Order: sequence, then structure tokens, then C-alpha cells
Amino acid sequence: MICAAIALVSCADNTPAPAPVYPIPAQKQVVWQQMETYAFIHFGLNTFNDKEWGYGDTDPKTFNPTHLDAKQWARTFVEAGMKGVIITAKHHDGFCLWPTDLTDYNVSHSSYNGDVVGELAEACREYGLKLGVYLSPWDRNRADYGSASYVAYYHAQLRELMTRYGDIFEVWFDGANGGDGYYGGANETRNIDRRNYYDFPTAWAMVDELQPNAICFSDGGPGCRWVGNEKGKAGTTNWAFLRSADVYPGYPNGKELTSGHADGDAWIPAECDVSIRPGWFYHEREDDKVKTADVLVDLYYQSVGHNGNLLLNFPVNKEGLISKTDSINAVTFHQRITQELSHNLLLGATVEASEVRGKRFAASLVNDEDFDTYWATPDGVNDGSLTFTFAQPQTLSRLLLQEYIPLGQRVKQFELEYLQEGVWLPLAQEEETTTIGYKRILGFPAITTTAIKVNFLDARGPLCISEVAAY
Ligand code: FUL
Repeated sequence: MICAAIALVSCADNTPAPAPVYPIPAQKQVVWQQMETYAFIHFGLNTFNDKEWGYGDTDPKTFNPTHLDAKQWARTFVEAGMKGVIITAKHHDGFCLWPTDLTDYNVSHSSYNGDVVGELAEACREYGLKLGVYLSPWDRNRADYGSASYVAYYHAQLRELMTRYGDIFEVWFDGANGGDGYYGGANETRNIDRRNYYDFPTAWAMVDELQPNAICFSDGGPGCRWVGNEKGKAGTTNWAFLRSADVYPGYPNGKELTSGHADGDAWIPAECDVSIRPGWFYHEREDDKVKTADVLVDLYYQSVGHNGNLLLNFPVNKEGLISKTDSINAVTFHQRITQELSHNLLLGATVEASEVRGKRFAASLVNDEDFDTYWATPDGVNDGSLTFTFAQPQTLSRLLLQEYIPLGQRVKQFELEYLQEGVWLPLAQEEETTTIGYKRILGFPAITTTAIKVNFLDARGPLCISEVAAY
């Protein structure tokens, strides 16, 4: 089958879509995956006391931002291409950025007169960003931490956050619970059973009930998972599945989370968290250590380009603002990505598919900007190829592939080739061309060619390829 690479007119025919290959995502997980990049904010007593993990005994009056402006944060995020923001409503020190009814250790007893979570919620509404909250299970301020009453308190805090601030897109359940040299908060009990103590299933059910569109993050999901490192990098092989019986918040085998479990039974895609500075919280000494736009661009290709979402942290400073260098670098990063991925060279090519599953599935052989149309192979055909031929030689250094994930993640191995003087030559390393998932972007030294070919060598079912683009 040969056709122009721009979307063909879709022709009605009765060929049924391929059956899903399980596990498949919930609709809200697809929506979440399409956000691709969003911001993280670490802000609290640590900001003013030069700490990363406060002990929970710091005077709340030390929280004293002089020019706090959540709209400045929101503007920066919009210009940096972020689709939402998750704020540390409560970090491990137990200090709450909202005026909770449940403890005095909160912003209303600080030197700042306001509701930081509420101000951010309002700014998000104004700037069209989605809001998420981080609520640390580990709490170094509570005298009853370790007992059942703390868990009731923790769930009540969650209820406040789920009911006071409008729509929430994600709730962050951090698995951190102390570590070498960090034990011994003001009121700490160490003998808890981390897997069961917090009664997470009840917390997640509450989120489902009060915020049905929100997904729950933890090391092991259920909505999305930690990627196993704080460097913002997913594996080149990255399955959106985990074996749900094995994983839980605090799951110690972080390495597995970088690539997922190929035999997983639950759709739990990876989220790549990383800070724009070395620390999560603001420290003056890191003012000259802000990640450059170049580094951020690279992180984008290793997170979003590796089938993960990028959660980029901004340490709000003592004034209550995102520092200038951080804003500039983040905005420049977004401009660079937008520019690098703006012109799909395949739109001017003709495409030949090894096989097509009826006319309907030929309608979108390449990047037609419509995720919901896709090229599919017939039942029983779990491999195939797409060949793109250019009218004039083109120079390219990136290839982007997307699977139609509402029907599952399928591709296990593929390869890229380009035509050089009548011979097909390999374009990328084998270990880099395994899984695709929602999005896979490959980079390679620039080549000039008249044709490229994607060979899909093995998949878990018939192929469902939503997009192909080259830059
Ligand atoms: C970790 C925490 O211990 C860090 O302080 C930070 O919040 C990071 C995002 O998650 O588990």
C-alpha cells in the first residue's frame, strides 16, 4: 500500500479495530500521559532554613516570603510549556502550606498571611494549568506519628485538600520515610510497617471518590509510578506496566521502575521527577547551579522521549518567587524543544506500509496530529514496516514514534534504517529500539537521505502506530 504521507481522507469500512492487549490505561491515564511536562514546587519551612528534610521542630514564624506571587509561578510554567503543577502542600516536616483545621503547624501561624495552596489554585485557574498536590505520608512533626491516630489525621488532611481547591489532576504519595543519618525527627517512631501503616488503599479510594479525574502517584502507582531515580530519566526500554502485587509506596527495587515490568498486569506509567537545581528546596548556594536549557532539553528526550512524563521541580525562593535563572532556562528549554520538533519532514514524503488492516487504518500512516487515528496491522500480524521516501534528500537527526496506547502498549523491538546509495543502513543501536509506548523519540547523528524505514520486528499484538515524525 502506497500513499501520500499526509493523512488520507478516512474511508468508512467495517474492519474492526484490533482487540486491546492488556493491561490498558484508564482514560484519565491517557489524558495524564498527554500532558507530558508539568512543574513541581518545593516550598515551605525548609526554604527559609536551608534544609531539605526539616525535623518538624522549626518555628513556623520563620516561613516569611516577602513577595510571594503564585501568578509569577504560573506565568513561568505556561511559558515553559508546563501543563500543570504539583505543590508540596506538606513535606516531611509536617508544615502545611494551607490553613488546615487539623494542626496549628501551618501557614496561618507563620509570618505569611495567606493560603499558598489556595493562591496557586487560583493562579492555575487563571492561567489554564492543572493543579496537583504532594502530601507527605511521613510526618516528623506529629507526636502521634506511628500510631493509628496519625493515619486518621493523614487521611483527614487528604480530604481537606481534595475538597477545598477545585479539580486536582494528581496526588503525590511519597515513599520516602527516612534513611541513613536522617532518622529522628522531633517526634519520630521508626517501627512502622511502611507497606501497610498508612492504609493507602483507603486514601486512594478517597481520591477516586472526591477527584475522579486525579491519578495517584507513588513508587508503585496505582495511577503512575516513580521512575526509580531523581535524575528525570526513564529507560530506553520503558513498559507502562508493573506487577501490581509486588509494588507499593517505598518499593525498594527502584531500578525495576526505570523500565517497568514487561509482564506487568497493571497500567502504571513512569513519571520522571527531577529538580532544576541540585536540591528540591531553595538554597542560595545553588543559585549558580541551575540546570541549563541544554541539560533540560536532554532530560526531555530521556523522559518524554522515553515514554515517561517529565515532572520538573522549581525551588521557590525566600521571596516567594521562581528565581530569574530558573525561569529563563526553563522557558529557553521549551522554545528549543518546540523549535526542534516543529517541522515533521515526513509530511512531504510518500509512505509505504507492509500491510494495512483495512482502509480505515490506512487513514493515518504518519503524523497527522491526530492521536486517535492510527495505522494497524491485521490480526495475527505482530510485525511490519513503514517506508518513507522523500522527493528531495532530507537531513534528519530525530525520529518520533507513538503507539495508540488506549489499546495497550505493544511494540517490543523495532529498527530504523536509511537509504544510502541504494543500500539500507542501520540508524540506531538495537538496545535503543525496544519499546515505544505513548511516545519514543530517538536521536542520532544527522544523516542526509532519500528514504527511511521503520521495521517493527516484534509486538504483543497487531501494531497500532498513531504517529511517526522525523526532524
Ligand atoms: C523524595 C523526598 O524525600 C524529597 O525531599 C523530595 O520531596 C522528592 C521529590 O521526593 O522522596
